Amino acid sequence: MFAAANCRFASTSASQGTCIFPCRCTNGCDTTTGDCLNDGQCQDGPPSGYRWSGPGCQTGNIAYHKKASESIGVEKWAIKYPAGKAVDGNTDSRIYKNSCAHPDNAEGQYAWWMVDLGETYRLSRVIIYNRDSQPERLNRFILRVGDSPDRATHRWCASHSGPVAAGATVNETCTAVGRYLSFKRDGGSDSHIATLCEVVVIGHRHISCDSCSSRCDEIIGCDACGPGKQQPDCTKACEPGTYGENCKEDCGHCKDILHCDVTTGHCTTGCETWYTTNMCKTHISAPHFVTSDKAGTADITSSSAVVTWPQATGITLGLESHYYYMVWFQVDGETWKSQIVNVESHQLSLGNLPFNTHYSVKVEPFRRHGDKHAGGTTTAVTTFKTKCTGRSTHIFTFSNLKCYIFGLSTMGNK
Ligand SMILES: [Ca+2]
Repeated sequence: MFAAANCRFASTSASQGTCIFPCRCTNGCDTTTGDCLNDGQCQDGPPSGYRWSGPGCQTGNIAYHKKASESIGVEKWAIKYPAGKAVDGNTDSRIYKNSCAHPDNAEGQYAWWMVDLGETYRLSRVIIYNRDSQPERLNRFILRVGDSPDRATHRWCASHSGPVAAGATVNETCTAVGRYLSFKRDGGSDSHIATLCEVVVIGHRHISCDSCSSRCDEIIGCDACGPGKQQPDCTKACEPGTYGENCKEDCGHCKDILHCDVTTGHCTTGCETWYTTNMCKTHISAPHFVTSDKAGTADITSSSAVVTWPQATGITLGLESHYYYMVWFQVDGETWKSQIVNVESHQLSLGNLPFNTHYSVKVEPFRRHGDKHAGGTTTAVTTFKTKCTGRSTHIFTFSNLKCYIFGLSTMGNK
């Protein structure tokens, strides 16, 4: 089953679940606006000191724990100090504390580092934490922003050419829109090496309002999308298995979930077995009799009897045409025979029965869907005996004589 993005904002910061935006508040979020609830405020960091802000608290360090990569040169420092150490939320500048990235490259080629933000963001600032020794390795660098991992296509965003003190930070304005931020040394000593103990990228999601007819904000997108379109920007069709306004509804039990209409939720190729209606949300549940349910008998004569039974349990109201009863009856030890009765009726008249004969009878409830039929738990077996012909009305025949001889106790009960 596919998950529906059935919330705009997560309700707590503990889990984003299938929501579009994480909750960035200290005490829980409004799932529609992202506003902080319970007197909370926007969360701080990581790293500490970078508090989230703006609509839905969605403006802050967007690089934390995102996927990073870096050049691995002949010295292979990048293996010991991988790229992700620059976005681990720890600003410690001591290299032995194992929280710095350390790209290197072939001599004469500039070291580089890159982070994939995962979505398109509008960036405003980049803060880089230098190492506490050999600070010159951050002296000259360029920041670029792009839409693909191909760094050659990235657009200039900021340059830095002055010294950065050991253990200090460098804070660059970087106004750009894109998904990838790349860093590259641009000369200076040891330009094939860099040490980045943390890279903080300040920004927020950049969402197009072009396909949105409701109120829209670049940061948190359209307030509402028409049926069949997903927030935040109303450009993408609902994920399979979801439909309706903002794709908030889950499809029913369609035979093929890929054929659930994203606008209406109708299953265009039919339903799974035992589900019905256009949306396939109505279950043809399994009927059954409970232990105490028993078929009864009434109006027993020498050639007929009426069998009665209670309504079976589990019949879905309004779907009576999908149910019926099978009445099974048997003459002493012979093959069971059956007769179908619609579900509105709870009795069956059996006629043309031989007199003075033992019968067994039971009732089985059935459900049907197309050509599929399935029986449920039957009633207990009930037995009865047809009567002998009454002495005052009968014509004396050999058969009746037999009844008279062998059926005295029955006659006595007339
Ligand atoms: Ca770090």
